[in-house]
Amino acid sequence: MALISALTIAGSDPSGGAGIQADLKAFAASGVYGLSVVTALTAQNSEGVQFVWPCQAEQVAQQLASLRVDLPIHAVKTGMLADELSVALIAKSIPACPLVIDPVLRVTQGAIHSNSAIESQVRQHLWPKAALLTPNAREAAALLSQSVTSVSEMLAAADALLRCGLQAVLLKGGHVEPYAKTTTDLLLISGADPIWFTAPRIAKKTHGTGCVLSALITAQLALGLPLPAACSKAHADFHRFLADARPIGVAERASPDPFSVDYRDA
Ligand code: PXL
Repeated sequence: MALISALTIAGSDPSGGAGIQADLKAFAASGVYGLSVVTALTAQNSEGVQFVWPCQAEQVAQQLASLRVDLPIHAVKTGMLADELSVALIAKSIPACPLVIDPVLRVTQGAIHSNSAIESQVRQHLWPKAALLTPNAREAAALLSQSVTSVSEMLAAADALLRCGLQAVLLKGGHVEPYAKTTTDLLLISGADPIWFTAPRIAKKTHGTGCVLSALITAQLALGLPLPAACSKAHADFHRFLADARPIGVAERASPDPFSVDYRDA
């Protein structure tokens, strides 16, 4: 029997809290074998992203081609896509399995690496293939050029994203109503009633939350769960990991790392 595997197509975070490194940990913690195609190198630490070097389109395409001839892939996620020409090549080469798009428009701390040319390629080539888009409220607001600052605006924004042709949107409400005691995420699937996920708000300086949540969902889809169950399981795991997350580095940023509780102290 072949392993269940999930593929992340994303940027490298040498500090391990976001990007490829975080995705691989989330896959492993979910019991799924992790594959990775690197789209960009970054230089970053707890204080921010200092540099982004996009990989060339042919480097991205060849990494994917080498995997495709070798292994079954049961779900795919995309994170940071930093090169315009690589997007159509990715769309052409990914397998016919669930695709989760984390629309990384701007990393929490630092360098902007996306631009409108990349974004329009993603909309044109990847959105039609997506099982799920996972914007936070700021990303949804940027994608739609509309305000997303309340729970009712979240529903309107998710609906507007479905009208762009997406099958499903998980709109994360972590930045919405920041003084509420709980955070609310909204899963809106075309033709279905909205599903709301709430969790106690955890006041920590974080890093890589979007990467980890979308990777956890991708792993559950690879395991064969339907989208609502995959999001529900991933949401519960994510909030457990976030509660356990340990601050690291000079800026003391915490990533919802599944293995936080296993790390030893010096
Ligand atoms: O969380 C967004 C993100 C995605 N990809 C990479 C990142 C970050 C945030 O730092 O470094 C590589």
